[in-house]
Amino acid sequence: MQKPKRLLIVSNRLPYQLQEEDGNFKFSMSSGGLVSALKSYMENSAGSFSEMHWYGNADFNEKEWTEAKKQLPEESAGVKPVFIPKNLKEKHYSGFSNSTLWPHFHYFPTFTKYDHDDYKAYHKVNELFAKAIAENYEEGDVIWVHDYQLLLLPQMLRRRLPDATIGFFIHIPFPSFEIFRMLPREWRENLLEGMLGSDLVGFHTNDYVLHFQKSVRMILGYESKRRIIQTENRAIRSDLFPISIDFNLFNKSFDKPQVKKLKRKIANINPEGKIIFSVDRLDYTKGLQNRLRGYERFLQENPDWYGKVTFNLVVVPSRDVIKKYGESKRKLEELVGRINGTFGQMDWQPIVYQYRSLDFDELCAAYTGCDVALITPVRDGMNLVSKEFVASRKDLRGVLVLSEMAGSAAELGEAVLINPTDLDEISMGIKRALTMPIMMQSRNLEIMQERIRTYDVNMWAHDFMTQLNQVKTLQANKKIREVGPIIRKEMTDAYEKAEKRMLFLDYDGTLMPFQREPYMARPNERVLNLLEKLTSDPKNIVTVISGRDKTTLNEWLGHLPINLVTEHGAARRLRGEDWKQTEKIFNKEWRQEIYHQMNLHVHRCAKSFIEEKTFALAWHYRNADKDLGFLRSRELIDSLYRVINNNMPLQVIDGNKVIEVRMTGVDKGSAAREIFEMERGDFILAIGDDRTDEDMFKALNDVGYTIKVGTESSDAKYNFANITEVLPFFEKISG
Ligand code: GDG
Repeated sequence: MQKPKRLLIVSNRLPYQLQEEDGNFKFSMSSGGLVSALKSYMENSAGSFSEMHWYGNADFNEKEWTEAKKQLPEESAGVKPVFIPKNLKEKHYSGFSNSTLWPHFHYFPTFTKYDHDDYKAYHKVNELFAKAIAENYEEGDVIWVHDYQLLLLPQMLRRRLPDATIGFFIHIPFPSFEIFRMLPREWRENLLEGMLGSDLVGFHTNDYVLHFQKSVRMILGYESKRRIIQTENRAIRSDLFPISIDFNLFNKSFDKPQVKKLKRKIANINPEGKIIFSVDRLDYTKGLQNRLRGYERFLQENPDWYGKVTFNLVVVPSRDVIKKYGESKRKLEELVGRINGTFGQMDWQPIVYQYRSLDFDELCAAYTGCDVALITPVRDGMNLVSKEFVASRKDLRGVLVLSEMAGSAAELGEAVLINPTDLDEISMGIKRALTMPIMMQSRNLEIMQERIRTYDVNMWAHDFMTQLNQVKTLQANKKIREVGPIIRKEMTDAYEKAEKRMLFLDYDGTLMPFQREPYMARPNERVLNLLEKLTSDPKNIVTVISGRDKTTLNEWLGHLPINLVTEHGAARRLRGEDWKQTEKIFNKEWRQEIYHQMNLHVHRCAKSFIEEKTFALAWHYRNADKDLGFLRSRELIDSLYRVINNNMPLQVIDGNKVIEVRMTGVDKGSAAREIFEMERGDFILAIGDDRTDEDMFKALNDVGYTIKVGTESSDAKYNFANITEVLPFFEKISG
């Protein structure tokens, strides 16, 4: 029987605290969303995991830990503190994590601190985590890493544990490429590579997934097909998993006696009037200043509301050692003072301000005791407060005013959505919310509640784990399998026994190595001899299947009794027949537009050039400066995606140092399968090195052997390490 797996959760902070009284230790666990999600996931996962271990920075020291472990061996079993020296801890946490990544990823690049010492410390701390985890890792463990403080960790783990199952989830936005690229080259490359060490990378929204995929494509050159990113040797999935909350916990809190009691107290703030509520950590991303200015605008424009509305503003202390946070507090308090001073009356204060954190019951009382929740971050990965407010309104009363910049806006479309930088919109949003008919409040809340109830935090964790599992299966299918002695023998035996053999051979990079210019790869004597030998056996049908144009291939190989398929299937000549072309037409206007884009890149990238084919255009950058060629190729792909619209049946192929645009539906897969169907041989072998050969592998995998030349992962069943293995293999097999 298989041993049950262990789930290893990794986050910057451990969710455990250690209290000591008279030498006796007690553990307590914080009640954050992630903690309750994972706890209930463990309970509901029907024994898929035997244990949960949690790695993170600890609030306690090593001495206390040693003592606590002795006293509480069972409770401490899953607690895995990672002890970080103080100087590193500060540079990692307050430095690179919260003064570089946090502002940068939240679109505050002017706040971004560029400090190489901070980066080094960040790197070191990630290494310390990797070391701690790898030391305790057991085969079969599933590792789930969380958030921006540990972006490098997945790759560091991958190096130590090549086969481990590693998931990564980022709780903050992933910025657009234009913002991300502003980071120094070393950082941006390492951060992306770091994340790609995992098997599954999760984000809150589809936009973040697309931003990440674009940065990966532009900076590292790895393409994504649907949700799969293909690196040199692994397939990684990136997808959205909008984090949610424990719906029932918040919904049930409505009936808790303590919550009801506190709610009555809150109502006393303004017994006759309405209450607006907000709670956030003190953070410049949360849009507190604009929120207050928007409220100020509302008061300026709506004197009839004086005395009839009060803003219950709770701000939770956070990261106060960082300068920017200290500044925010000062500015915020000035604003509160100004508004209360300007509009306040003897018996009415427009804002009741508290700078502290609330306990859970107080929080729920505040959610259920308000008329409007005003949540206006200028950027927020998701924003759980908005979901918690919606979930706690079991009475179906209340209105959510929500910034369209919060990740949660994608799911909470029935809220009053506002642009958090537009004071008029905030002001109008407040008015709309305060005057919204009850029927409409209920209708909106009902729809939003249903959504959160269905995709709650348990579902979120479950969804992530299921996909993590699936991606491992996908990788196993794509895993490289070298043609070793056993397979070699199996193929040779099958070849010998067969009555009708069909060989599909790619040309460049398979039969002949790449040359500086395409015309230089004329077949040498050895290749010609091999093809002659293969075709002299009447049992063999040889097809050379290439992306090259028909004229060249005809000139080089036309004299042989073989099938020639050129331009990935757009034209073909079967043995003893004439050339035939596809009826699909590469429209002249499209061709001009594509040519224009490619030509721009020829100017921008010395030594690159365009190859014109009947059914395709190809931009080659093999001879260009390596870095520049690569960068320009990413830019070209990007601009091609922009000009090619849905009405143009064209596809962009990112080949081996070549970007090609050709007709969709014309590919080596369709061509090879068609030829196979005509003859239906009993020994089929297809071989190729390029991404375009993947279509051929997929089309023939069910009927024969497929071999990828190179060690990149592929849909082919087997791999040759490199081109030098190709000719000897065929020379041997053909006797
Ligand atoms: C990050 C991302 C993403 C707040 N004050 C009190 C209190 N809270 C609880 C809330 C909520 C949580 O803290 C705050 O979550 P948010 O999502 O609103 O914001 P961040 O802290 O910035 O979280 C964010 C999140 O990660 C999850 O992925 O949504 O975008 O920035 O649960 O209830 N809880 C109590 N007292 C308080 O005073 N008890």
